[in-house]
Amino acid sequence: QYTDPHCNGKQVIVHLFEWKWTDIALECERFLAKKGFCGVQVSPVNEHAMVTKDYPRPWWERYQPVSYKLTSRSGIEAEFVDMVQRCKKVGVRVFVDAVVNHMAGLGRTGTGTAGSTFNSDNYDFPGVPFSRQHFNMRDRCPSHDGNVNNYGDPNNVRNCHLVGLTDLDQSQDYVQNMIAAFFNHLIDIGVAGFRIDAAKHMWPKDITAIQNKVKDLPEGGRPFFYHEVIDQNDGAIKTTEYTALGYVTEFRYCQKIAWGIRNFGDLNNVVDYGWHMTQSSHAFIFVDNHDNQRGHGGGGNLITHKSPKDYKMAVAFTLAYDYGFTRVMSSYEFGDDSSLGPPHNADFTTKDVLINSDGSCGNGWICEHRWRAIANMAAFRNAVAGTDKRKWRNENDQVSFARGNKGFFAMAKSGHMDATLDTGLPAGVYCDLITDCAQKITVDGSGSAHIVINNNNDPIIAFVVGGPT
Ligand code: ARE
Ligand code: CA
Repeated sequence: QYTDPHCNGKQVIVHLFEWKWTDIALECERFLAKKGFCGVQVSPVNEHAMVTKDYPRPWWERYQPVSYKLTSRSGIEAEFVDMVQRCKKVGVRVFVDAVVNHMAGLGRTGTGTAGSTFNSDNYDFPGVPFSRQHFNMRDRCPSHDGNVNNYGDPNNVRNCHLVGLTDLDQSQDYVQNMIAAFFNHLIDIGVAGFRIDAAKHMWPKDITAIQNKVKDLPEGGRPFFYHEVIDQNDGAIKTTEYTALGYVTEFRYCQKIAWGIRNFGDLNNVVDYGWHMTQSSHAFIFVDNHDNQRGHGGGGNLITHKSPKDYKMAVAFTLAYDYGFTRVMSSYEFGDDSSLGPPHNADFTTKDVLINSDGSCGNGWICEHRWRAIANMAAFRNAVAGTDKRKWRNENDQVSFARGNKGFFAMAKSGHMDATLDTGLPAGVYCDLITDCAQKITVDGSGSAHIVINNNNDPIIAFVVGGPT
């Protein structure tokens, strides 16, 4: 249940973090559809606070909802609707980052991005409307200051205020109805599913109650759900509490892939069920996300776009491997400033995503999802979906494996590899996906192929049955 992303069997979504709706519509049409991406995770779509007090317009203001009206820093409702429809038309689905654990933080007041007034200190959000009675007050929260401060106690984690954010009480029928109405509005527009922000801070049974009030998609079937639960074996809340509700984020994978790329030997147990990693059919995985790439939630020593060669190996390997449902991150430059909002003009409106003649992005947008070692691996994952992993080889800082008899993947830390390997694939001449066919690989009648990698920037080779020739 809730595990079908509704994109015709495609396997990879991309988080276009902080992109405007107008740019995402264009990206679906000019790039994502062609490369075989299943969909886009968009930044929160609903009205949010405009933070100026601690920092001028940080990215994280969008995690402080003011109402469920669809005007945000990424655009107005008409632009959102246009984007969802245009993406859907080319087979790319939209997944909404849904912030429903809380509303804006204490101390914040004024007007949101859609013009609704609010006053967090009074728990007053007339744009929904929510008022004091709809929130978790101190009587339900066991912490001394009202904030989440003990990850060992589920009552503390779920009924207290996460970093001072006014905490909704999702056990109430009225609160469930408001949230479900928001989701149903998005489903009517054509959205295919939801990332549930801070799901760890909501009771699974309350999320279930909300899901029960959410309608089927217009084309039939339940929406796709993936729940943000940071479980690194360090608290009382476990990912397994959420697997009945859809996919659940697997942050241990971020640690594992970082260790594995730094020391290839560790790739032998990149998925470690002994370490309580979530079963593959419910694990939602990524190399980094918008928080941990900048030291927010679950951060620490991960691989990001800031080390491009390692990052390409990490993402390409993740897309080739047979674990979880995959999301690719697409970032903007932020240097050392973990609060910096998206590339913006002087009035803080978000800059357009500029596409250079070589296909890379400008104006401060990184566009990792356009790097060929990442972009071209979506087609690999689509082609090998459902197959097992075979012919695993990990030696001399070189890793290679097959997926069923449908695809073969190899990467070399040094940038160089020259080996004759048993691929298990049918005889034929295959195109290397990474180089868009500049390199070809011949598999002989016994399944053997001479695999050569000679590229220190993209030290990866990947080919599939039925791929380009
Ligand atoms: C901001 C300011 C705060 C201020 C607050 C209220 O930074 O100083 O008190 O506003 O005014 C994002 C940012 C936050 C930001 C918030 C609201 O990251 O900095 O606060 O937006 O604007 C925990 C949660 C997890 C959460 C992470 C960040 O469990 O759900 O913290 N991640 C999601 C999003 C974030 C977002 C929110 C939730 C809130 O992805 O982008 O916050 O909507 C251990 C625990 C984890 C814990 C982690 C960090 O690893 O196991 O559970 O994650 O520590 O505390
Ligand atoms: Ca809560």
